[in-house]
Amino acid sequence: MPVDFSGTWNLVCSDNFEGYMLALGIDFATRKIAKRLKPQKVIEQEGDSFSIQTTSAFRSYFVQFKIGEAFEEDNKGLDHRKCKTVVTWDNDKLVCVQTGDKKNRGWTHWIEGDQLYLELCCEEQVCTQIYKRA
Ligand code: YOG
Repeated sequence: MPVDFSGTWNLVCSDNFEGYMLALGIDFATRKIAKRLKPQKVIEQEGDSFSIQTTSAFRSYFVQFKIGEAFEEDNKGLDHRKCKTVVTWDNDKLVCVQTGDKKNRGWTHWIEGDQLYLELCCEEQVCTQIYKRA
């Protein structure tokens, strides 16, 4: 049985989100608001089809994809840069590569115990977040 990420997840801690936002070129005022947010993720996983809705009081972001199928991602409401994005499995980790203007951009999700982990990368910056089931 493959790992199932489906569910509603609330952010409980975040490390170096500031560094990640700086690497993306997010302005000071937006970073100040964004770093206080406690986003919620609703993940739906059906076979190799995923949707991830990230909701916060300030901005929200929705993405859907199939494993191994590249798509154009607009990052609307985030940094607005367009990427060619593909998500694949690395054992039980969900690995996203976002190819575009920023080097080494992407994210990885995995589950450890009852916690959902998210590692966000851009250039030299790595942000690690932990979510718990709502
Ligand atoms: O999730 O890529 O689960 O999409 C990263 C924000 C903050 C807006 C959030 C809104 C990067 C202002 C998406 C936060 C900073 C700052 C809640 C993380 C950009 C703008 C939306 C992400 C993946 C994996 C799925």
